[in-house]
Amino acid sequence: MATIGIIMGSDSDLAIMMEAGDMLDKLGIDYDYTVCSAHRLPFETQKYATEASENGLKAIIAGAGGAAHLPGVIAAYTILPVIGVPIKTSSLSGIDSLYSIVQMPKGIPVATVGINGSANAAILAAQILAVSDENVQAALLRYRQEMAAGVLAKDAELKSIGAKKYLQNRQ
Ligand code: RP5
Repeated sequence: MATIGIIMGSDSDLAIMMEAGDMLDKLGIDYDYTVCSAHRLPFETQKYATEASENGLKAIIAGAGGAAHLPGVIAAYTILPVIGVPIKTSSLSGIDSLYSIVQMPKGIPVATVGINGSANAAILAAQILAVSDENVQAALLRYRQEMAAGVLAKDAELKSIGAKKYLQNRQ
């Protein structure tokens, strides 16, 4: 039984939403993927959301693009935390997705990350779990330490070889 549900409006969202799964793998949290659609499969979307808690989910990451109603509709049917991922679109670059997801009415929140920000959605879901799970807490602290070490290593290399060589090495 998965702890985090990752749901998306179309299989065309999968490449972006897999970044959430990859991050949860790194943090040792189990999850499952679902493709559903608030518009094309409204009854199945309702079922997914109403049964999410009894199915063991603790938080839901929902990605959608364009008229991106999936996260908001799911939030309407569950009191689990819902994190929305606006997917970048070809016509409006994801601004349409972002505005559709972030502007929820008072009373039914969706925690919205940046456009294509599914890795951050996974970290936020982990932080929600970490409030009552010491293993997730430890995994998140390790992840932060790794990030910090990575930045320090880059700074040390930049100082050691200089900006020109550093940029050449990056290309
Ligand atoms: C949304 O419409 C999906 O989340 C997707 O981002 C977008 C386009 O879907 P497809 O036409 O590629 O299936 O519902």
